Amino acid sequence: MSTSAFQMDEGWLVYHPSPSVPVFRVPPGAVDAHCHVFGPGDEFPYAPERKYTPCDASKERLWELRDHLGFERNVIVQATCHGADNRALVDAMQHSGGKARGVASVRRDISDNELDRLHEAGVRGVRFSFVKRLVDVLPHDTLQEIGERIQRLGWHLVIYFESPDLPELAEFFATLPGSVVFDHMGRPDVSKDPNGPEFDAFISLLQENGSMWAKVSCPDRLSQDGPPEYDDVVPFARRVVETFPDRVLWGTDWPHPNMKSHMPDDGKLVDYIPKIAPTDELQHKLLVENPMRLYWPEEIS
Ligand code: 0GY
Repeated sequence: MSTSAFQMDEGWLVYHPSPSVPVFRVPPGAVDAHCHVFGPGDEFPYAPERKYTPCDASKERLWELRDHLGFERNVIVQATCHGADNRALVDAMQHSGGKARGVASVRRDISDNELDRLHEAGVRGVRFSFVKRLVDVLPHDTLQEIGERIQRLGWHLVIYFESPDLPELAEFFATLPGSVVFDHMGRPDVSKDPNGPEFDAFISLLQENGSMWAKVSCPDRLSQDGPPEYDDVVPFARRVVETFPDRVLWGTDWPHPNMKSHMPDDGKLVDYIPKIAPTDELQHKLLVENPMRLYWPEEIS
């Protein structure tokens, strides 16, 4: 899996070579709304400031996975290993036949012309990470400023943070313009009570801010019980889906960067969906209506 230009980190877990066929059939038009492409490194070099060097994970493999799992579209999210160099993301979207849109990372000095170019390529959001192991500087000022600038394009912000940091960030998040999507439900500690004060704080944030959304993705990252059921994560994700059925997204997170405990079987991740979205209606909102509203609004009749 290494390339001539980059050697993936020692101990790096490569994505599952042959995921199972899911038992759960996703509805027609389903969107995998959180996944990544990495490199290939000799074509799209990893960023010098990266905190990890992943295995290559090409667009072709992503399309194979999409078809295998029964999805029709992807939202590709820029990961920190590519920094603010969105070339791999743009390339993937441009070779997707209109079936992929993206979330980019940008620096504060990006020009309006460059934002327009990214829009043309299919970008519909900008991602900022507050996860300290992934970034050198927390992005408050840039986030606020870019948040204002992207409103003219109808884009949204995507924010990755971890639950212990929510008390100090919540007030700031509430000042952000437009729609804001939080990755992986703000990474709750699932050994705690899903109805306890810590997760209540995340629920309240969304209750008080009607344009905030959550991705109910990544049980594999949050679970202490582990695969394939990830049952300890279910009450958290289900609470979010049932409380905010119109503001939730789901994605595989392929190729699962920085997973250390195990590499999930993507088919089993799909089989987890009906546990957190138990009705046809909730599944359709989570997998089709909601992502279409954020990423392909012009295709909604
Ligand atoms: C994820 C997870 C991670 C990494 C990144 O941008 C990134 O590098 O997203 C992580 O290490 O938790 O897929 O969101």
